[in-house]
Amino acid sequence: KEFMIIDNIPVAINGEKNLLELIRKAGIELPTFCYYSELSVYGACRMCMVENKWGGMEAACSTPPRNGMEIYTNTPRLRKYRKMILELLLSNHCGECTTCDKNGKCKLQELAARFDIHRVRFDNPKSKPCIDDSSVSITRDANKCILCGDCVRVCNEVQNVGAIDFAFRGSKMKVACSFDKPIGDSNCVGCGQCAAVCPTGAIIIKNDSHRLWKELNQEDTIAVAQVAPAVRVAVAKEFGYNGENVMGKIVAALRRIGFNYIFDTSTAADLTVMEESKEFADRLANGGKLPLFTSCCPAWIKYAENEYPEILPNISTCRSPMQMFASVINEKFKGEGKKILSVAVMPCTAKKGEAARDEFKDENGKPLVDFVITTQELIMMIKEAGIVFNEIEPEAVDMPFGTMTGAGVIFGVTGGVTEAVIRRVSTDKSLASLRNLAFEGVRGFEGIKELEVPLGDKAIKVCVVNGLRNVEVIMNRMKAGEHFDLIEVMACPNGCIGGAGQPKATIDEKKERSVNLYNADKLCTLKRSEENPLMDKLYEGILKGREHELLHVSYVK
Ligand code: HC0
Ligand code: SF4
Repeated sequence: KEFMIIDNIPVAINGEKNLLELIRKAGIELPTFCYYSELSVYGACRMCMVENKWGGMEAACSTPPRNGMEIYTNTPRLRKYRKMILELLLSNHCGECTTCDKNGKCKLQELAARFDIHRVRFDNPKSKPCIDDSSVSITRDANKCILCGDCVRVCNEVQNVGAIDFAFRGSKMKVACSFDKPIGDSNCVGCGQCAAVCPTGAIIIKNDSHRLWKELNQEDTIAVAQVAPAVRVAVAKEFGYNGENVMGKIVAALRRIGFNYIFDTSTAADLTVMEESKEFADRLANGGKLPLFTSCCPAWIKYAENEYPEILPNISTCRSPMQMFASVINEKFKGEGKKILSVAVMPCTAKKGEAARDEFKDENGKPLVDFVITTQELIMMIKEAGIVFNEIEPEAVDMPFGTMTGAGVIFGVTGGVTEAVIRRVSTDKSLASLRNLAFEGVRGFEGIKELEVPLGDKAIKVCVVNGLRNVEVIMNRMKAGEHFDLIEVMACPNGCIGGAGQPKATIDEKKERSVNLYNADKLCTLKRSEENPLMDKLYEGILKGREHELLHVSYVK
């Protein structure tokens, strides 16, 4: 058995990739800024340095454990170096902590407090913010960047977008887009994954809650909120629960915040399933463009527009559930003589971009969704309103759009859209086929999942692409001649539950979110979208003869 000595205590080596993992397993929280197990090792911040028994220093993140090695993690020299690194970082950092969006969640703030830094001995040339506000999804402040490279690596390695990279040299080095353009003019798809890993306030989610507060509780306004599937399993942790489904409490909180009507985006996901299944059946029967790509993820749509414009005709013309619901809400309330304030609570930063697209504005140029607020912004609003989340009683969503099925709820996890569509198109409507589907490869966090589904006398080839990085793999396989009939793409790893608008989560916490969404499906009496009694009412009412106008869109220019 291999082992090493950490701070005079023997610790067994069990396949850990680096010293850092082993040290953390041994119960010592070594500080880091630039280490993420999902990303490549960069070794830039040097906070995780350890000292060996001869006084040599090594970065724990980039040193593999070796049998018999003896290291120390907390010597006077290491403490001095860590404090010095922190002081140097702080001397080059806009320290407006109390008003920073990252206040209380900033790694630099946390480590400065932990290492007892109360005074910085050096001048600070970056004491004022330097804001790039050009994106509707994220806000950058170059003067809060500590050059850890986490954003650069996530954008390149995980999302395969490459919108940002290091530019310039020495003290002028910074993270920038090509030609130093504003981020809003770059090929950024707005997925926000860079903000999700940024340890400081250098990249944050665009905060729209201040503007929203001003619009709420107005006499002449009907305030309507819709809540996305993935939000309900990501709020509870923030208030000290596990990751359980707290949709009822979210509804109650939104009502106290000032919304007149609260709906569940899962309801509109049922509508999307109806429309997308129709479109898919039609393309199969009439030789339409295949594979059919799903269209509900806005970061995927932007990525396809940037990188694969040739496949835009393959993308479903269905609007996302958020936009379908926005159309239905607008039709329902527009005759009431009041202003409609249409708000979507989403796990996603790219949805802010989707809402702002010209395709989704009404005849007067007003967006159908006025505000998209992320789960994180919702949590801030709940806290700001003084709502004691743990004490409020759960409430139900409102009529007339108060019914949804389990198919609509599982949209929030990778594979969920596919599973919901298969439930609809499958000719075998037995309970057994529903149960079996869950075990046929559509669930799980793999990057690419493939399955064959019997449909009438043939089998359709279905693929679930989890995370933008895997799009290229599938495109190359298609170029090499492989055929698929239906492909789901969700830009964020693991689907909307891993959206950048959600509170930070480990991979285990994301798994817990997915389990809780599947459990929410189990609790739904109705499992297939066509069983939702609202569907017939909508098709016979608001949507009659206007399905195409209200529920579809074309991204092909
Ligand atoms: Fe999703 Fe959606 S499932 S994209 O992840 O399709 O954001 O949760 O609301 O629109 O329903 C996000 C989540 C949604 C939409 C739905 C889809
Ligand atoms: Fe890259 Fe997404 Fe960040 Fe844009 S939002 S810079 S695409 S990681």
